[in-house]
Order: sequence, then structure tokens, then C-alpha cells
Amino acid sequence: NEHAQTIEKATFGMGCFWGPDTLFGSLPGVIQTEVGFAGGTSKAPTYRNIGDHTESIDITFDPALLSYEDLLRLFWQNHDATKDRFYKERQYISLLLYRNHTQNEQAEKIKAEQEQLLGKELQTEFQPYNIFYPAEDYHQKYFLRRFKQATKTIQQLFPDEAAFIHSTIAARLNGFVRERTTLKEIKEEIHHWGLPEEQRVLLEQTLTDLRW
Ligand code: MHO
Repeated sequence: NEHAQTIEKATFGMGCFWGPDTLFGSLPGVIQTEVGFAGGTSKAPTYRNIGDHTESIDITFDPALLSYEDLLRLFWQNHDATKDRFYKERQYISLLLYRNHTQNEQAEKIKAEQEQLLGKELQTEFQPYNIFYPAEDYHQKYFLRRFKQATKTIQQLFPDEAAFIHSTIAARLNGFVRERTTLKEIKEEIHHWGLPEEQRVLLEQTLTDLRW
């Protein structure tokens, strides 16, 4: 991409990270998603040995298309942050990792707005973003991976597994299989990506296999 692009990042914990991966991954304006562990102090967490970390999602987005405030509203509207105790200690707490002062202020503002709407207090833990440990590959784009054949086809468009995991295509298709977007919307977006003809055709064919 020859155009310098401003990107921004957002990191949230909101329960099992498979669902948020489909929610945010489906949004035009989201460039990349990655699920992992954050917010704790234990070293090198894994899914089986999560320590005091929380399942989290790291979102890379284009602020010209989507604002951090939009993401914040989706964050609070898609999990229950009113509880003061969460199942499995810290694994599933409501967590907001702000990247800078502006994000912290916006988060406080939208939190107050959402509390007003709900008539209840939100118990989300706020922390400055420090470190994010990506989860194992099989947790990335989890629902898309259930479609083994289609996943293989898409993986072949990329040089390696990391490039597949970090792709916008994988993020969108992962949302698509959970019906976060329609076939029409996703085809239109793919059209605008300006992919080489054969890749676009392959992708569109694959979409028809991504149905339950
Ligand atoms: N399926 C699990 C949650 C997985 S999520 C990655 C469960 O329902 O316990 O934590």
C-alpha cells in the first residue's frame, strides 16, 4: 500500500475471546484482529496456563472508517460488565486496556454513557496497555477454522500461517461464518480490495462453502 495509512489499536477483554473475534473482525474499518492474553503479571501465559491474565482481543483499525468510541460501544453492548465477580477468576473479566490518554478519556466518557443507558454501574477494569501475548494458532479465527476445506483454500493465498491469521480476509470470513455480515456486504467489500482477479474469484467461490 503506497498510501500512508494511520492505524489505531484497541484491546478489550470481554469473556471467551472467540466471539469478539467474529464481532470486531466483521466490521469494515477493522484491518486485523488477534486474540490472546493480557492484563496480568504471569510470564508467557498459554490457554492451559493463563495465570492471572484475561482472554483479550487486540483490534487494529482505521480511524477514518471506524472510531474508538464506536468500538467502545460495541465492547460494552456485547458482554455483561455489570457483574463484580466473573467465572474462572480473571480469565473472563471485563477488561479495558487503553493505549494512551485519549483512549482512557474516551473510555471513561462512553462508560458513563452506557451506565446511564443501563441504569447500572459497569465493573470493567481499566489498565494502561502493557503487553499482549497472542493465543495459540487454533484460537485465532476459531469459527472459520471449523470449515476445514475452505480454510485450507484461503490459507493458500498467504505465505504462512501468521500472515493468514493477521489478514483482513480471515477476520471478515470469521465474522461471516457467525452471520455477522451478509453475503452481499462481504462480496461488495471484497470487490473494493482490488485483489488480483483469480484471488477474488477463488474467495467468492469459497464464500459459498462457508455456510452451515
Ligand atoms: N468453550 C469454552 C470457552 C472457550 S473460550 C476460548 C467454554 O465454554 O468453557 O474461553
